[in-house]
Amino acid sequence: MRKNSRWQTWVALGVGLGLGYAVASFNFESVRKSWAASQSTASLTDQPAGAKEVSAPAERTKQRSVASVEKPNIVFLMADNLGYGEIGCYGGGILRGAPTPGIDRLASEGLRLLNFNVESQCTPSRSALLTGRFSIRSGTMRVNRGGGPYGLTQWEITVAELLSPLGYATGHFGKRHLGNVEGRFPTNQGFDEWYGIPNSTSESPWTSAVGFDPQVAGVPHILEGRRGEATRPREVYDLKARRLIDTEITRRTIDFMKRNAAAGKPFYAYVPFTLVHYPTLPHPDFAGKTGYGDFADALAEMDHHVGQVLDAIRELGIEKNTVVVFTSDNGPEEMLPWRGWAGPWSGSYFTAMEGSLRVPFIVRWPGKVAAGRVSNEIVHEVDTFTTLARLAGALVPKDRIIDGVDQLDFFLGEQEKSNREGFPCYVGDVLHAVKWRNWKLPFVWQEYMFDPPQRLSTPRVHNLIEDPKERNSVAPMNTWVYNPAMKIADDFQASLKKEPPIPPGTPDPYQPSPKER
Ligand SMILES: [Ca+2]
Repeated sequence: MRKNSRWQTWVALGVGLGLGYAVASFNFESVRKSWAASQSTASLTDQPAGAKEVSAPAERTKQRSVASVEKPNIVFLMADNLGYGEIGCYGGGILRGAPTPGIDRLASEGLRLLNFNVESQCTPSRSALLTGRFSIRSGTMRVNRGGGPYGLTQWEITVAELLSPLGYATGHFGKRHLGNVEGRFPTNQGFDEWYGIPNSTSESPWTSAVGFDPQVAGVPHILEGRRGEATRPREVYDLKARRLIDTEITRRTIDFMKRNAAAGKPFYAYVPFTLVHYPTLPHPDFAGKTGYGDFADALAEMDHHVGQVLDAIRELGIEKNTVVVFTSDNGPEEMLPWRGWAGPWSGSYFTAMEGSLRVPFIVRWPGKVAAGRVSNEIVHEVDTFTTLARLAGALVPKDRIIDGVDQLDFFLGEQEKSNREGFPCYVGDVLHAVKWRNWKLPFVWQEYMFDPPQRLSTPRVHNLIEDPKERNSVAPMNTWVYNPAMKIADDFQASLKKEPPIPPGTPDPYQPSPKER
């Protein structure tokens, strides 16, 4: 990238001369990304692995220009470790000890997907969601377990960085888990403001753990930041704060919506709740409410918060111009005594089982997305990047491989089928399986997080319609399925050779070598 040396100079000036120059270098970074996204001449027009043939370019351009006029608000609600089976409209609710009328109402007013897929852990899932790229490309393919810096490099382009230059207000309220140092926070990557935790809720028991030594591990804090300012610590993230944080996330989300609705500014609220990740401890107002313990109480609390956000959208009179998404980052909580439920699917997070990959996904856009529609078409979370870009009128970066495909026409009901037939399923940096139509081909067999992964001599073949629990391989009579599934694996691995992945722990500034582009 020819502006690289100039950018590095700006960063050096910023570091050397203090905050004013740091702000200048940050602004320059935004400009540089816009430039990179729009000006690159690299030829990367290949179909993403697993995508269907796209429609003609002229037609797509016309549709984008129509969508771009509206600039709808986007409220992206995402639970943490909420399994496929937990909420009422997916077969849970009272079966799990708590009705979920708020989320069920959202589903009745929008599109509910039965085959929405994510990456298998917190960090990779959030990386894929915000960049439209499978996390193996970005060095974010596993949860950090101590050690050096981790997370998204500033070179990556997030949804917030696509929408912000279009005039969107951008807010991040909740869990980050894509880096815990300045330069890796939401406000370093396109968000105007943020509040939440940098890492995982698994840190909330630290300060009450016997023998905890803050000298070696640091005291976890809730953080807060604004664009152009350093992120600063707020209260300690302990077990008490863990019970309270989603109430504050909700309050701040509603405040953000109110401020921007009053200003007539379109907004993108990314709301990664901390519930129902372990320790699954509800707010004191919900403790004991259901009579079925912490998990059911926390489920009731989460549903209440979703209902509060929906009520606020209605009261602000912006329902028709606000796209609301509700989903989860990965499969159900596995840790006892807060174990979640994947509904009809088997396996836990940190695997390529259906229970890990399939999560709830609801999208509501009154008058645009048909109310009450249900589909078993395959969509992957990387597609939300590309789809949100199009509905806001943003152009997807062309200087890097984007794995997401545009699903807007499918969401709008202009086509019955999604634009994706399959995708590769990585766990960490290992390709565990490929999904294609209603088939799954595991190369590595692992049902639960703490099971040892077993590399298979021959891929299994599962028919997910006939055998949703993936109990038996039907490979011998279905070897034809190897052809399309292996094409997805081969195409994806070829794309990793074409654009070598960013190694985990890569510091900023990262620039791909010119030979790689
Ligand atoms: Ca998670």
